[in-house]
Amino acid sequence: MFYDEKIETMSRAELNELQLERLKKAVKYAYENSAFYTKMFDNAKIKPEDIKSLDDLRKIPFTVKSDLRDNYPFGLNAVPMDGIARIHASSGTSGKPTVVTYTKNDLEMWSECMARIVTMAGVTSKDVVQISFGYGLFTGALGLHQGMEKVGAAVIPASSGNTERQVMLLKDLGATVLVATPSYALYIGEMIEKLGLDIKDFKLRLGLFGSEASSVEMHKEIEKKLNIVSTDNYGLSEIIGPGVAGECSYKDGLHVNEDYFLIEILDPKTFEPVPDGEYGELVITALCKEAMPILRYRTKDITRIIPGICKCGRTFRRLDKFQGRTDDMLVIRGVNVFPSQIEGVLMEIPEVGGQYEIVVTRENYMDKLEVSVEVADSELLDNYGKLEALRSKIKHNLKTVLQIEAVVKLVEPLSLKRYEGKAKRVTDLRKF
Ligand code: DLL
Repeated sequence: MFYDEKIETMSRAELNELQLERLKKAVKYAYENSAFYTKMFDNAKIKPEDIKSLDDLRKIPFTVKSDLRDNYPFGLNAVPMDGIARIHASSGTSGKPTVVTYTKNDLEMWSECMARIVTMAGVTSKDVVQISFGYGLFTGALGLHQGMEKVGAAVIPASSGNTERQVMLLKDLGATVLVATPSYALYIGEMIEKLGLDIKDFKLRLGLFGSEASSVEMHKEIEKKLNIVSTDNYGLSEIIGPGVAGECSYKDGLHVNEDYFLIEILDPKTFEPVPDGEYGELVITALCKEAMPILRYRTKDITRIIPGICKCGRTFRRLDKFQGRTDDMLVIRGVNVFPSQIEGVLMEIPEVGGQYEIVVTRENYMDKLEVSVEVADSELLDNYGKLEALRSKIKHNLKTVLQIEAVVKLVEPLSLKRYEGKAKRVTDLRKF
């Protein structure tokens, strides 16, 4: 099922032509209307006319998150406030939020991107969709909301939190689709079990989950708990919000809305492009934004392009599941460790529950990696032999994947902290 078959299946040649036409316009527009980009281009001694091919994109310097922070709140804007229709923000780990703006046309383009994403995941006008993202400055809830409305689905704007009530709404209002972060979806699944309800009495059939990294194994766990098909979708506030990429029903990568977003995958050290199939940092140029143009934005997200064409018929290229962000990669005893690798190991083991925490400390100049994970069934905690066997299995599998030793702690089901939005699973207590 397509939302716009003509666009989503266009040939590479046609698409490249459209992208180049839009890129030239976007660069000229940013240079002429955004004080930030005028200065950037002048400093780099480039003119919009220098961009004659898609490869010329590489002449443009990167935009990074600190550019938004340094020009807080509206320094990248290209239209005066009377043309702005919406303002969102994403909370950073410290200090001021990152503020992003939209014109009416931007909101329309965003809704269209979202409508494509929800349609490719399998949503139709017959669906009843519960949105369990926090409504507010976060782009997730309103973004998905707009897309769902555009395809004619019935939307329940439940927002996040009060998980028992979420479960009641899901059941009583007969939601067929759930939208949340993957970690919150899992928590909702646990709550259904805790309340002694049977998932078979729910009408849920599909989940659209995003806003944080999630492994294939985690999606399998969600599918089991909620008895649904669990899909992944990706985006970021600086570019538009959700709506940049999403999985179709083949679930073999996330199709990028390439007519609106030009993607590059670069080696994060050399900034040279890597060949298709190899991992690197995703850099995105928005081709049609008005309020806040953004060129060559370094997302810090690590992924790769999946070579080849998808069985669904879409020609838009696919990003593989995200490995994490360059800034959440841990270096432990000199070895690079992504939390997603740890998640992958844990979720493959059936006796382990869906929640875990990673703590890194330093003792006597030695880094220590500690992984706490819930067991799936509390009875296991009463059987020392089985518990030890499970602990050594996890230790062994972690060592095989990470090449370093970890201290593994097995804890009671439902004892670790739950998150209603993006989960925070890593605490690094080392002082550098
Ligand atoms: O999280 C937008 C969004 C909302 C996407 C709802 C999907 C669904 P921010 O709060 O600005 O925007 O956070 C963006 O979240 O750079 C990634 O690191 C991470 N992220 C988002 N989606 C995924 C995903 C929204 N599917 C940052 N897989 C991004 C992995 C994701 N990471």
